Amino acid sequence: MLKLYDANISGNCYKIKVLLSFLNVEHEIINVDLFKRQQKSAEFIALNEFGQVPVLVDGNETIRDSQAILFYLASKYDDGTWLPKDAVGQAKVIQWLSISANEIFNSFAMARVYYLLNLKEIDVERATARAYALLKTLEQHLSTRHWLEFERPTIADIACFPYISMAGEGKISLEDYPHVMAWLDRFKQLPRYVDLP
Ligand SMILES: N[C@@H](CCC(=O)N[C@@H](CS)C(=O)NCC(=O)O)C(=O)O
Repeated sequence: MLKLYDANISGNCYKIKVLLSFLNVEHEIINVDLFKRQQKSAEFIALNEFGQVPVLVDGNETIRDSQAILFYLASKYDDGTWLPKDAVGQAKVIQWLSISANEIFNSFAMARVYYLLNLKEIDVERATARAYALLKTLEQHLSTRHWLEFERPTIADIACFPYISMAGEGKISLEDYPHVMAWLDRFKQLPRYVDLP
């Protein structure tokens, strides 16, 4: 059975739990206590040398990084619904996975972690400014479509959904971005959607 090394607080882990639910793939969740720094234990470093969750173990394969895991699961356990099979289609989805790993992580996720964990080393003003700049672009993008690509939900939407939907925890308001809010609501209506932990 698939094993997901997970932390409840993590939006990156949440991406994987959402896709596993959409795909209805049986899996075991192994909780990694980030506050006890279990992610830096020798046992965990053997799974991921970067000492971070999520990590997925599928038989003899160990995959780290939420974007890579989304790609892996959709490639292996899906029929092309969540990730197109052609090169152009895949590239168009992966460009959003990159936005999730960089622009979204360094804005929404950083602001969230600043307020939740009181991490003073984070430049929250910069993270907040980046989040609003991104919202402006996303609002424009979503004003003419329902989903990030292809007029259907893909792992692009799964990758970008978690930290934007938790914007409030980083004191970022979505009030002036109705198309972004409508996209979040649409995502929550998908069959087998699981809520944030
Ligand atoms: N690029 C990685 C980032 C993973 C990451 O930042 N994980 C965080 C939780 S969201 C973590 O494990 N933090 C604990 C640490 O770095 O010690 C991904 O997308 O999975």
